[in-house]
Amino acid sequence: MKSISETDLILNPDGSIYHLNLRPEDIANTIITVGDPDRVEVVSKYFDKIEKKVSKREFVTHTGYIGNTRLSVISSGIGTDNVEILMNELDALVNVDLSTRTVKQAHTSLNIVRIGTSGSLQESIPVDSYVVSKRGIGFDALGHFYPTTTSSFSEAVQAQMNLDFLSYTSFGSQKLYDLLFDNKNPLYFEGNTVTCPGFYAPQGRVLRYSPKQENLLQKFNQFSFQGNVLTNLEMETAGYYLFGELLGHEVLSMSAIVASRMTHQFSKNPEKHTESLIQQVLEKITML
Ligand code: R1P
Ligand code: URA
Repeated sequence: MKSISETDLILNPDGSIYHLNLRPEDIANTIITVGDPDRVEVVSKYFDKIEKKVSKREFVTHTGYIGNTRLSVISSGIGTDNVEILMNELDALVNVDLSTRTVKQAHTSLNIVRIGTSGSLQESIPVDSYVVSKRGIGFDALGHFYPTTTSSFSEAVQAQMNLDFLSYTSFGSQKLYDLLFDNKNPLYFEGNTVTCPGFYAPQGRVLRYSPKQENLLQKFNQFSFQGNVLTNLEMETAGYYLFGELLGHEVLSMSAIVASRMTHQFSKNPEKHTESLIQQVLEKITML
């Protein structure tokens, strides 16, 4: 079997993987990811026991237990460029034999739940609600480098929004959606989530310049295709879903809505709102 070269799969002298600084035994098969490294502790403080803490750059990992369930929480930092590193290295930790540098015969599928923050694109999705993403629509460049299938959804986005580039569309895990979407809570919304390669102009924010894409927020807000509207903006989901599909992992992105871009409201307590989503996920994730 073909061995992966030392520069394609870089290991640190202690055998850990290059950026995450983790060895295979350091991670659980169920992983919560967050953008903000400080949010790792907000998740792991609910663990009954923490067995490992590792950090390097923006990638902070805590692994431990809630009851008998082993869990890891890892921060990615901001953006799909970080998600690309995180997902490739997590996959290598479980699906590549690091001693022989060969792909393992048996495939391990991880359960990965992103808990992040986001801005809503529809007045009907208020501040302090939650969006669980069915689809990620990637406005970033990752789709140009990995196999993605042409999507009628992305083609409709390009045509209706008059864009000079094609986004990529990827889907979340139905298994995790069924477990974690709370049908009884009216503050839960199903999402078609736009993943942006920036926080300002790519999300329709205007500071000291005239953006190249005019009226971007209105275009996001007014888009409709086969009964689907665009629900929210953030910076990681489509990347996670691309790698979930490509590498065979169950991935779900859940967002605490901290900004309503249509009504211009910002949450009075975004940390509390995000922690409430963390609590709701942790209550159910042990059922996996
Ligand atoms: C921007 O403020 C960041 O917040 C959102 C975006 O995706 C981006 O990473 O997620 P996190 O709160 O998880 O970082
Ligand atoms: N995160 C984003 O990326 N956008 C927002 O508006 C809020 C949080």
